[in-house]
Amino acid sequence: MGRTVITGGTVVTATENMTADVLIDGSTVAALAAPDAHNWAEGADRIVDASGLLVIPGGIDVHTHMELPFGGTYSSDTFETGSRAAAWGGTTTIIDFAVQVKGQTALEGYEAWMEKAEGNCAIDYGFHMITGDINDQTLKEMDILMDEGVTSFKLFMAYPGVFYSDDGEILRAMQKAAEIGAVICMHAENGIAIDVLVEQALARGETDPIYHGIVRRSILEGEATNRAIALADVSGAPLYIVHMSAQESLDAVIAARDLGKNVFAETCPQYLFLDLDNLGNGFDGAKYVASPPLRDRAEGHQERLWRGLATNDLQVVSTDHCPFCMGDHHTFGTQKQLGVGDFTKIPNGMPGVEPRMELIHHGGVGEGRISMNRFVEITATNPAKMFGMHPKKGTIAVGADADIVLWDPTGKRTMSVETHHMDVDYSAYEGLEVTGTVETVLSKGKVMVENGEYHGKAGDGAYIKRGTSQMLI
Ligand code: DUC
Ligand code: ZN
Ligand code: ZN
Repeated sequence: MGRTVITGGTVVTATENMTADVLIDGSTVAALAAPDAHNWAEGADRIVDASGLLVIPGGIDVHTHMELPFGGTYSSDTFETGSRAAAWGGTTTIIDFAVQVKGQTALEGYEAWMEKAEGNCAIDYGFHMITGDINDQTLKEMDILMDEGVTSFKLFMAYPGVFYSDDGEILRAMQKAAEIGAVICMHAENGIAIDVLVEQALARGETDPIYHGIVRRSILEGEATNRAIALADVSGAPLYIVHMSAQESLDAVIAARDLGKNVFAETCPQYLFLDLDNLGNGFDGAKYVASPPLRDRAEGHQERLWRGLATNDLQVVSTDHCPFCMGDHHTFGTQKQLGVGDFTKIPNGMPGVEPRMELIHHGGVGEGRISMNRFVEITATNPAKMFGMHPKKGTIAVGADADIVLWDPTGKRTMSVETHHMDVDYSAYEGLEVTGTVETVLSKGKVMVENGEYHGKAGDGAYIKRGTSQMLI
């Protein structure tokens, strides 16, 4: 790869804005300097012109599900197609969720996901572990997984009979996490109560996708978040609430953080842009079925989440990328349509890994809600720190991986299934015009996207052995 110089741009990190050129040697950043202070162009193998552009760290999406088995099918992006789409969207690292299902060991789940990803990813990747069967062996294997760089474990208070863990299991897993220095990621929805409401809705003949949003009440997300915080407190484990959608949940996190607890949270673009109305319109609403569900805009969740991002009550924006096609998928067959006539059979999830950066810039920086530095912080720097990858990832600094995006703050793009690269047959944001676009993407010094062309390939990405969280108090 040799030496690359990015010249003429403004480098923006979570804390700095610098008129500086960036010298890349191989896969890492070798130096930053004022444009007149060097003659790097001499002897450079490649010069990347960033005139008029911002030079920012590559995005890090810490919540994706590539090829996730769910509800009788698989999420439609493989590691190959999903990581390529991520790169197109300015994301240069993902953390996906390896899955242990009931009756399987955690290590079997981890090895299966390592095999799925090996040689297929265009960008670097790590894994959290979904521990779906908490028992003595799983707890022992958490030690081994830590050594493998899986330093965070996801538990579910939702999906009884599938991924669900009861409070006793959660407490045991949290005690183990506290002992070994791991983070617990929590899907906080009261699945037992939701299942009662689901059964009652179906008995009334309420089968359309809109009822998915109605029965999964926001207060049940708030209740579960409060319970998770209490259990984390008892155990001493750091807690990270995933895909927060509800102000009741945000209130719980704010209260815990005000008391100095190691409680953190992410939200996702769908909760910041879409709402319960998207779940209406007959079966078309199936496009938007994900859990937690989209919320009623009139209740104010969306503005509270945006404000939480501005005030650091929320630290990260991820995507929960988990796409399923409305029509048949070329390999996995029927997907969303499995739920025609019964919303509970609609595979849960939405596509998002590609548009995340542009959406958050548009709604955040463009609407004056957050600064460009905060945008970098919540899409790259905090994700890296939260999950033990900083400063190799998440910033532009000497020695860091040269994961870099050239960003046009005034560029325009219209979101569409016609132009996106995710392997899914709809866009959740079809027709939305955003300001602020990804122009050029480098991953570990390699130019992946430039002038609308893709130069990456499966296998360019490598597994990241993560360290422990760097966000803890
Ligand atoms: N939520 C989803 O919408 N899909 C996959 C898993 C999850 O928690
Ligand atoms: Zn979840
Ligand atoms: Zn998820």
